[in-house]
Amino acid sequence: MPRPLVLMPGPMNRSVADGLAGGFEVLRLWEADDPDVVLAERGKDVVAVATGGTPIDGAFLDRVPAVQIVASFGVGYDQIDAAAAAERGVVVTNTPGVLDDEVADTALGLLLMTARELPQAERHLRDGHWHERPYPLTKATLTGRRMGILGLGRIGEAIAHRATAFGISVAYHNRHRKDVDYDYYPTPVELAAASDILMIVIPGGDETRHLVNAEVLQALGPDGILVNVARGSVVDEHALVEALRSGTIQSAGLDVFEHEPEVHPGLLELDNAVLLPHVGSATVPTRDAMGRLVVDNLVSWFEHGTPVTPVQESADLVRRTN
Ligand code: 8YV
Repeated sequence: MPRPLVLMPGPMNRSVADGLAGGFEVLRLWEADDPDVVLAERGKDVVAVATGGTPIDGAFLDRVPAVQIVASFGVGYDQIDAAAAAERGVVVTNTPGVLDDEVADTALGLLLMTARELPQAERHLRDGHWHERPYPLTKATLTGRRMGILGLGRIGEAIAHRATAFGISVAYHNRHRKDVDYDYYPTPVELAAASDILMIVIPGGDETRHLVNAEVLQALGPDGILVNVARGSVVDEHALVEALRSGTIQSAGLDVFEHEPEVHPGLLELDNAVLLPHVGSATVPTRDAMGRLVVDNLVSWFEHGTPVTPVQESADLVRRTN
């Protein structure tokens, strides 16, 4: 029996290729001289797509008409049109759960770096300035702070747990109130007004685009620290640069940007911004676990007809096929 043909549009963590070896044939599209020719020739045989950051829309899916499943690497899947996939009967899976602690650790690390200016202090030492003067006292402290979490999902809860251990109080905004002890605010503006740390963990996509705008930043206030470990699209970056420049908020710690890997030049110039190159989940063990979950979804689909972690848009489809 021929092995199921998996299309890989771009390079992925090695654990994916390792896990697929043997049971699947993998078509590495990015290695092709002319991907269009390869798709025209072999697109009809593709039954699965394994993907990281490559955008997948309806037009892409139409070029692989026999595809049954798109297995995405990462918990956020805003680069995939999951509704267009569902219309075509294609299941989409992501990799939730296995990266919660890693991303939460990054969020707290970024918060500490931002509040206590740790990267700036390290630069002071490396540049030899310690001999001349001590690093200036930081205006900010984490002590007594109130964190507002925008998007209290699994990662948000892991962050809340850590923040609580730091003695930071926690509140949140989601579309719907959850059965948790943290205070709930019905809008991002109200959450920001009640907080002096705004922690963004909400999914990206059209529904959340620029949810954090000038008004929210104004509400966060001059002692406010913004941390974003979710998607750059959630924040209006022009408004953020303005708010950081004018002192509307105190500082920002960002792991994600609107046009990665491009970073707004205004952010690069600012001393009160700590900038990381999207490393939230970027450890060998966690990325391996994410890769294994991509493989588990494909294996489970082709062996049992059930994906392990389908996204919400695929839920009806999964119910129908079982
Ligand atoms: C990865 C992420 O950077 O899971 C996500 O949504 O943003 C990160 O864990 C991304 O998946 C890498 O492709």
